Amino acid sequence: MATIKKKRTASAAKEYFSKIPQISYEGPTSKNPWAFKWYNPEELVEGKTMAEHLRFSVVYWHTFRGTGGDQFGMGTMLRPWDDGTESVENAQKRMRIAFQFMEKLGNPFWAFHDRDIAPEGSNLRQTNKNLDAVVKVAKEEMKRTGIKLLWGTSNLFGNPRYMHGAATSCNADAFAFAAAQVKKGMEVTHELGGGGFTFWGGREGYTTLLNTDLKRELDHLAKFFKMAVEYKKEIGFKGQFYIEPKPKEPTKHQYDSDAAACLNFLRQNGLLKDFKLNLETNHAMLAGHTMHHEMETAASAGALGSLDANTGDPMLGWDTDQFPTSIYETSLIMYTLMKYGGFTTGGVNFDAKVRRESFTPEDLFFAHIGGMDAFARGLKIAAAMRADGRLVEFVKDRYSSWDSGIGADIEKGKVGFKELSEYMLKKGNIAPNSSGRQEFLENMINEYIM
Ligand code: XUL
Ligand code: CO
Repeated sequence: MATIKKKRTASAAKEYFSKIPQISYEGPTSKNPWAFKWYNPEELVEGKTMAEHLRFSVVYWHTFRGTGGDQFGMGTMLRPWDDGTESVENAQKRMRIAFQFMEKLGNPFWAFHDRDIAPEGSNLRQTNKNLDAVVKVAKEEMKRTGIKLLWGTSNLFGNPRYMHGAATSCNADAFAFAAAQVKKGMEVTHELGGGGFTFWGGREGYTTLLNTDLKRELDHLAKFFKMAVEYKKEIGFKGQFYIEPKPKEPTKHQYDSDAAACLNFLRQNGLLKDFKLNLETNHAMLAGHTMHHEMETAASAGALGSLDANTGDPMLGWDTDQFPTSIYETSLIMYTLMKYGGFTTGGVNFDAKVRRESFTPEDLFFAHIGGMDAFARGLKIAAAMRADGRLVEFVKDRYSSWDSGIGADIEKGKVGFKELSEYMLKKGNIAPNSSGRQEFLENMINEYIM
């Protein structure tokens, strides 16, 4: 059950959101900015609660570590609980406040990178110790609130040691450090009962091919993943491994460039059974795809795992990670997700950040409320599309020439070029094509989106 219902004990830290009400469902006519208009966690859709369908998750990196800084200006965010230092004590306090925030919002899951939650020390041993100290607090807070870990991940891109990549670095020591880091990251994710572990190849790619041995780097990447799979078994971690595709940024080209590239890499290296994909809307856009396309590509290979929910700005060419607000987009995402049976271990993970001009803690609430409502509404629209069934019917009918006769013979492998040539020589020409009716179908989708 994904909803948090149990009565919780009080936070061990000062309450920072005491003036903010518990965010709850008030329905579409409500004008209250502190309420959900569509997300009603207990409401049943196709026999499952909205909370179970959507499995909302808050990310630690943007929501609690985002500064609002960009290439042209320093951070803007007001986070009154944060003393701005990189101390372990500050990190522990921040963790408690993060759980106060999530309790108010009512999301059932969260996600983090190792380095978001705890500062690095002067060496790996000290860094691991810092991580343990903050994980201890996270564990207490998860127990106190009932909020679960959707997935953990290791930041293998921020530290200068990873300037050439981590698993694909030209420096073997960088590979070794990354392995040690992922080992520890998996251990703490396991300790926190995480449902998965994500690999986003932040710098696993190149900025110029002139200095790059592409084949060697890809072989190393496969080796790294194989080691992770082995270690996962060794510690008995049952969570799902995910790869998160992204074509570029920070590198010019990332090896995990899109769903198809990831699937090819996994298949080539015998890793497809061990990984699913964590797809992100803004990454799909950067790859020149829709999220819908990425989801269909992953799902048709049985590798649709989890979703990083956000959106980009079509006027800007980079990963702006904005909160999702487009009902059209969320409807198609939910439609595709439901078509393939919904989440198992995955969820709708808000890998999204408030704009640097939206700098107060209240904005964190408005952003998430809007994203959750956009997805809840998308879920209802997708369910309406499915109940109506015209779209499924149309697609089924479009392929009906494959259900019998020559189509069925081709699918069953009963005929080859010789038989097909005989068939066509006898028939003379093909049966007439029917219209693809794109505009008709687009109009139909708009009927549901009201
Ligand atoms: C970067 C990105 C990451 C991953 C986790 O674009 O999406 O935050 O989700 O490393
Ligand atoms: Co992401």
